[in-house]
Amino acid sequence: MRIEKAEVFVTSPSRNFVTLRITTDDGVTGIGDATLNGRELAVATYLQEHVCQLLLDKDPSTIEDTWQFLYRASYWRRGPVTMAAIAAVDMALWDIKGKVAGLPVYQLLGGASRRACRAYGHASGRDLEHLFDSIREELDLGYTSIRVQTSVPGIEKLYGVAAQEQSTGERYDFEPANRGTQPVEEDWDTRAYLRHVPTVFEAVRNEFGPELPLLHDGHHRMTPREAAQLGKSLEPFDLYWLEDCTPAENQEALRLVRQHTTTPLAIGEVFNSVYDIKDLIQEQLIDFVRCASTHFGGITPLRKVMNFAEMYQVRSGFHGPTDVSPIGFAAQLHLGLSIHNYGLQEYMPHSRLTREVFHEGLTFENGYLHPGDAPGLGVDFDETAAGRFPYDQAYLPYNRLADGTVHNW
Ligand code: GCO
Ligand code: MG
Repeated sequence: MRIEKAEVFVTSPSRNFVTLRITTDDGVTGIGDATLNGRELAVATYLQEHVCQLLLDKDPSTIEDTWQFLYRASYWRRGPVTMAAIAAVDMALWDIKGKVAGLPVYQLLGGASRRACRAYGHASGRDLEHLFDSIREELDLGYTSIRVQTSVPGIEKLYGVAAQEQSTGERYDFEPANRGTQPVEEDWDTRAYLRHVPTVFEAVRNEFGPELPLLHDGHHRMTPREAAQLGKSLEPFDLYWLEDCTPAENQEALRLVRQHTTTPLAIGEVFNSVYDIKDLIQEQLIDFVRCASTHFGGITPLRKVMNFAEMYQVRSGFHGPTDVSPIGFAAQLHLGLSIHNYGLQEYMPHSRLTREVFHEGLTFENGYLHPGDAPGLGVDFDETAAGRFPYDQAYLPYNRLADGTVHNW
């Protein structure tokens, strides 16, 4: 069997997605996700101009070899653009292998290690009343673990909250990436945040009891000392994890945070290589791997990291916002189902329009996800529907402090 065609599609059904489709000379197709939120065309061009032609006439069954070839032969290793492109190829080849074998990808990865994958939902609110309502809505949808984000008095526009309040009505369409040619400016004040967040978690615990697993995303905004302070102040409320408490690229920062708090730590959504996370696992500075198959080079390297993490009792918590397409999401769901050290999966259902383009095979029941048993990844890409939604430029927001200094978003 040989690869006959490799095509790239950019489509924008509520948000932008980059999809790679590989077709074999036997007519089998495999699809992969290459979406890099806010920088989509860089990956699409990388694939179109530099990768697609390299795939032609290759044996689609050689997943590991193709991965190593694309990684090493580019010489300029790593980086989100390169790794998202390699991820798309990797996923498409796993999809083809599954279709050829007549098996879902999780079977090729060793079979299911659990009945289904527990997911967490997202709650937020501008005050406690709205936040409690939002948590109740998530519980009604079946979620059994909840990420809690909250407004902070004095901060006008804030990650995970402001946009949701402006939501067009469709759940989770709020995930940031604003249409237009300039990023939206938001504001930030760490001291106000550090004062307010523990009071919110105390109120949530009082209202919802001790059992409900609660999570929080710090979105890279704190210094190590500030993150340690937050971790300590949240200890009485028994978080399931505190995510991205410091900028992820400064891995040493986690050492200081870890010395001061037992609040579990999750990191990795912006990582794109095994080398970004290896020391954090080996030194046991984190508890959960937040990497996403799409930005991490695909199923192949993410599986290696999770096998390595298993030896250190570090578990998965793969990044699953709506900017990971249904293909990337399915890829990591198959992996999550198969590994022993599964933790929790972030899940925001994709919009109705997105699902017109990507026909998903997954199910979500009583808070648990399953990728389905269709051969391959279990997602169909509808090219005609994709053609109805042309690329529409969008940017992620960014932050400024009160004095105008740019801050991590
Ligand atoms: C999360 C993430 C997202 C990111 C988004 C950026 O934990 O889900 O932090 O909300 O901000 O994926 O594109
Ligand atoms: Mg996050």
